Amino acid sequence: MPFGQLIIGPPGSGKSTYCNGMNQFLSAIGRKPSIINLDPANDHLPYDAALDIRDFTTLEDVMKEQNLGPNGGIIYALEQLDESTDLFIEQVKKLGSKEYLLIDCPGQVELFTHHGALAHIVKRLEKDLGVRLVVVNLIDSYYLSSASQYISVLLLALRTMLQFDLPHINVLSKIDLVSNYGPLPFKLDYYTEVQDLERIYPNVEQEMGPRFSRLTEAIGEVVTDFGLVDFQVLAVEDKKSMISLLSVIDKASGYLFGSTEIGGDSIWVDATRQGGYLGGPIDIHERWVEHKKEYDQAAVQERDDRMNDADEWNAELAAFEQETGIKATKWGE
Ligand SMILES: Nc1nc2c(ncn2[C@@H]2O[C@H](COP(=O)(O)OP(=O)(O)OP(=O)(O)O)[C@@H](O)[C@H]2O)c(=O)[nH]1
Ligand SMILES: [Mg+2]
Repeated sequence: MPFGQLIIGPPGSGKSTYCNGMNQFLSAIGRKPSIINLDPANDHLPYDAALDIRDFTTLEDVMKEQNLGPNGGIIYALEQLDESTDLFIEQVKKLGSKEYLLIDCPGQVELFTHHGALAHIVKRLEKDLGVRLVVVNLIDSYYLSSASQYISVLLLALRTMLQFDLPHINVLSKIDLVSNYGPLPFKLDYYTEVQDLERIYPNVEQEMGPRFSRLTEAIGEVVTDFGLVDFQVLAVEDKKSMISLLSVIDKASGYLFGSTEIGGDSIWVDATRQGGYLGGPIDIHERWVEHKKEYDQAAVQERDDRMNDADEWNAELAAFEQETGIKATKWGE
C-alpha cells in the first residue's frame, strides 16, 4: 500500500518548491519518492516529475481550444482528468506500490473548498490503489501580518479539511520571511495553536472597523467548535523544520506501522514512533522571530563547516539522534 502527500495551498504558497525539497529529503533517508504534477500550468518544474498532467493536457492547449482564461483553464483541465481517471490511475499504478507519492497541485482555491474534481481523483487513488494520502496544506505565513487575513485563512483551512476527509496537516510556509512583515502582536505559537481566538478580535476590529465584528466572531466560533485547525511551520531550506514536519506527516498517515515493506527507512520510522522529536525541541517564536538572525548565522556557519548536501542531512539526522537517543538512517546507508 503506497503512502503519499497531497500538496495543496493557494497560489504561490510554495507547493512546487516543497515537493522538490521533500523529494530530496525523502531520498536522503532512503524512501523512494515519486512526484506527480497535477498542475497543468506548471511549465517550469523544479523537479523531475514521474507523472505529469501536462503529458495529458496543458493549460495553453485548454485555453486555446476552450477559449478560457488561465483560471477556468486549470479547472477545465482537472475536470478532464477527473473524467479520464482510469487512465491516470493506470499510470500511477505503473509507478509501483513501493513508491512514496508527492502530488503537486494547482493553487486554485476552489479545488480545495468546493469543486469536486480534485477530491474525486484523490478518492479514486485511495479506492483503486489503496494509497494512503495526507493532505499537506501550505499557507503563506505572510497572512499572519494581518489579523483579518489570519481569520480568513482559518476558515479556508477548515473548509479544506472538510472537503477532503483525509488526514490533514496545515502548514505556515515561508516562515523564514515572517519577521520581515513587521512585529506580530502575538507570539508565533499563538497563531499555530489556534487557541483563544477572542484575543485577536480587537486587532481585526482595528483593521476593519466594527462592521465585521460579528462576522469575525462567528467565524472564530465555527473554527473553535470544530477544533480541527492548527499549524506546523516550515522554511523549506531549513532541514530541522523539514524533519519535524515529516515526523508529523508520518504520524498522521500511519506510515510508522507499515513501513518496512515500503522503503528502506524503517530505522527513521522507529525513531519517530518514539516521539522524541515530534513537535521539535525548537521554540518556534525564538527561532523565527525573536532570535532569527542568530539562528540563521549559526546555520550558515554550520553549513560552511560541511562539505556537501549529504553531510548536511547527516548532521541534522545526527542532531536528531543526539536529542532523542534514537538511531536514524543516514544518507547512503
Ligand atoms: N523564503 C522562502 N521562499 C519560499 C519558500 N518556499 C517557496 N518559496 C518561494 O515562493 C515562491 C513560490 O513558490 P512555488 O513553489 O512556485 O509556489 P506554488 O505554491 O507551487 O505556486 P503555484 O504553483 O503558482 O500555485 C518561489 O519564489 C519560491 O522560491 C520558503 O520556505 N521560504
Ligand atoms: Mg506550483
